[in-house]
Amino acid sequence: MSRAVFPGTFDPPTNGHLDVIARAAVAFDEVIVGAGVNQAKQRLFSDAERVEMLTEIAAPFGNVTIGTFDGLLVDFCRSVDAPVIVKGLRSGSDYDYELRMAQMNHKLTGVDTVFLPTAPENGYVSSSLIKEIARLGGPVDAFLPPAVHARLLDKL
Ligand code: COD
Repeated sequence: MSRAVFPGTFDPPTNGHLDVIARAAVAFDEVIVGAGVNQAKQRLFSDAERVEMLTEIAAPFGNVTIGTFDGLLVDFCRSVDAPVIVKGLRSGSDYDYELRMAQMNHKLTGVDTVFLPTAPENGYVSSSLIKEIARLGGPVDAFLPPAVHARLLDKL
């Protein structure tokens, strides 16, 4: 039984995140999407809201569940007994950032990281850019699952 954690801030989850979830659901028997805390990011959505959005978009996948964590990612992986982390990669700068975390997480507990390259159409999609565009009145429906788009508009 292969089990992997796909961690992120998911504030909010985008089509890029959804694509990684869909592909991880094929590659692993079980996927746990972990909504965590990135100390460098101010969040718009609460834990409960992020879980609700992720639960809704992951509903079509029978082997994907949602969790939250506010400590170390490696501790979350241990708590759900997952030896693998899945991350999405959009660019060389993502790679530089993610590689250091992957190496550190491996050093901490031996957990390994698998990278999935983004689909080209999602390569420029990020939660931060989408929030900025939406706050300034621009259209963001092309980058978000419909349920998430509606919630973002409500929130703003
Ligand atoms: N296409 C493909 N993948 C994408 C896209 C896209 N358009 N957008 C984002 N992704 C990928 C990202 O590369 C990342 O792998 C994942 O989706 C989540 O992205 P975000 O932006 O929602 O989440 P991050 O990067 O802010 O999440 C960071 C964590 C919360 C995972 C990290 O801060 C963490 O591990 N925190 C816990 C504390 C910890 O353990 N710190 C020590 C780390 S060594």
